[in-house]
Amino acid sequence: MAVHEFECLDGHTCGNPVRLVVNGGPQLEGETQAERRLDFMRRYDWIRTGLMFEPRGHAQMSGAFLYPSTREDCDIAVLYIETSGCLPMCGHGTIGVVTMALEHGLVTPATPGVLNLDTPAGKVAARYRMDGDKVAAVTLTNVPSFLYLRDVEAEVSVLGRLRLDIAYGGNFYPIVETQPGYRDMADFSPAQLVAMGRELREYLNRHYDIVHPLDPNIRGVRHCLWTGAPKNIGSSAANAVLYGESALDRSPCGTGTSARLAQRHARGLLAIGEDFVHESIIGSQFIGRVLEETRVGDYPAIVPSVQGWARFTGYNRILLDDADPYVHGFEV
Ligand code: PYC
Repeated sequence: MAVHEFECLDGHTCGNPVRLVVNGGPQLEGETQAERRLDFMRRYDWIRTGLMFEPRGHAQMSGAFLYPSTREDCDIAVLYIETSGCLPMCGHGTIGVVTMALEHGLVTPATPGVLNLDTPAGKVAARYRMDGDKVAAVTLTNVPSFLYLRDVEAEVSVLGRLRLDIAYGGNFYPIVETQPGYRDMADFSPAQLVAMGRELREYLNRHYDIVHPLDPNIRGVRHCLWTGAPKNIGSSAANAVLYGESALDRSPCGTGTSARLAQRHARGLLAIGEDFVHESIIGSQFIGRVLEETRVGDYPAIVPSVQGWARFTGYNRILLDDADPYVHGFEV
């Protein structure tokens, strides 16, 4: 029996939680951050469930650990955790990590103004703007993103047959847009979006083999992106992203936004350099942009940028006590 202690900085990015573990994280094996992710999933998933699930976390909880970089061109490595698992990349998480790490002096970028991050999905550059001793905004240059499958057929009991695209932006996202049977996410309660998202995710994982062309360990859909008309002035579109058993992202979802930028660019709906302001279910905004075109294996791809902000909310010392029947958390 042991008590494991984790020192955390808690915060949020545009409304979605970020729990940055600054002490107590495990030593990981692996030559790359992608290999470290696999090692964490094999040996330490109990830390993720203990810190993310109830009673220490909740459905939306999301977090990260910092490690020395495995790459020469990065300042620091990041490992992402959330209720759905250990992600290759997390956009809102990265904006929160960068903000809290800089404000607490945990990292010193080699080049002031940009923090280069070694993530399991690849290098992510985070440009930041300071306002006094606070980080006012962070702009990520995310991993190459691409439209993976277009016009995929799927079925959800309350909606009937759907046609959707699946795009990659650090995670794979089915993107559900207006069509017969589905008009707008505003027509559904959060609980309905969650239930439909789970069913759609299960359907897609049963019927399609969804695998990153360059990394077979990035596979399957664990999220689902419902779209709708925005409510706020300046927004281009709204979205609600499902993850885990019952989470709806309170931020506009950084990897989901990157996936949507790639999808829209591939369909000729978004030009290089044009802003796409993505609005979340609570009205917060990320500014997305296609920086340039590239390729990922055989797929035409883009390099996306996503801008948002985060706030530090407090210190949290969390105990995982083996004597507690709920030491590894639970989901309802
Ligand atoms: O911001 O990339 C993101 C994200 C993934 C899951 C929740 N948020």
